[in-house]
Amino acid sequence: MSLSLFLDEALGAGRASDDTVSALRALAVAAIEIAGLVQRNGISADLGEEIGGTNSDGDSQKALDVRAEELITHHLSTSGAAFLLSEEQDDPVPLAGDGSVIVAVDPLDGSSNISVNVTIGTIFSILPAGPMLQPGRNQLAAGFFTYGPQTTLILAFAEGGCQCFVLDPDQGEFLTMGGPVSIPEQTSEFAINAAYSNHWFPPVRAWMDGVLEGKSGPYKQSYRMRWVGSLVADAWRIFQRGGVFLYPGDDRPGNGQGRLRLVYEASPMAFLAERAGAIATDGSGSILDIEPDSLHQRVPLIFGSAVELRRLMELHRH
Ligand code: AHM
Ligand code: MG
Repeated sequence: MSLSLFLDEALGAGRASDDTVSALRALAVAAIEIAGLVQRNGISADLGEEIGGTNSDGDSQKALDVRAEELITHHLSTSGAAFLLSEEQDDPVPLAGDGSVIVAVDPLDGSSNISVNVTIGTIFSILPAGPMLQPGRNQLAAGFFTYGPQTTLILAFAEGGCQCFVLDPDQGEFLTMGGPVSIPEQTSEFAINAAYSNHWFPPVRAWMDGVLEGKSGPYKQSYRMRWVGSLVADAWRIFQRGGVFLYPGDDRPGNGQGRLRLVYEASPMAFLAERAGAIATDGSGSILDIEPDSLHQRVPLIFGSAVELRRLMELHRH
């Protein structure tokens, strides 16, 4: 089934409003264009270059980061969405002004991977119009696109499961990939940047000690590690075959709350994870219950297979 038909059905069934569906259609058009730009990186003039600027988090921006955001803004501006919140902007960007939704995006997640031909993506969160700072629990829909060997989409509404799509390049349309996906309770795969292990706090360190002991350890099994360094790529794998993702806080200066942003990254991932039967936490509670106090705040993000998440949460309680 095409994304277009899927959205018509969601609208007809009352699972999504007109403005939510219209924002999703705009995001899908933008994503197809971004995928085209990503494929032309290094061919078309200077797409992958550092442009010398930094975003509000101090990350260096690449031309593609900026072009991706421009495309998203352009297509959303006629969708009826009221505001765009972007990882690349200090402040909310007013759009049509009177729509009933706010769209938050990380326009190009994993952008340090642009120049090395590794999967990157666009993360989005749709919130009801109102305060700019709202807990993730309020999301009407959320998902992300990946630009890799295939261009894909995972999407969920507040009701129902997570649906995956793949872009058919011949038709220029996203098509459903089977039925709703769920993240299995058990896994033997985890994703963390282990280079920071001497900086981790005790709960993550204790869990990892147990994991690395393998079959003779407390969890009585062997594990595999994967770390792409693009949240979207690691998350896509976890939504396809299970696993655990961790970007915890650590004791490096400025990293007490990890590196990922609550509004643009953690909150949409947590929304998808819970719709897929998994858990997403900052260590103490659900990511979706955190009331943000700033648009760019960071949060430790741990999500995925419930058995490992329960172990991690138990360790955080002591
Ligand atoms: P970005 O939004 O600037 O691309 O940064 C977020 C990325 C995530 O995609 C990824 O999980 C993480 O940063 C990797 O960080 P590190 O290089 O510390 O492993
Ligand atoms: Mg990001």
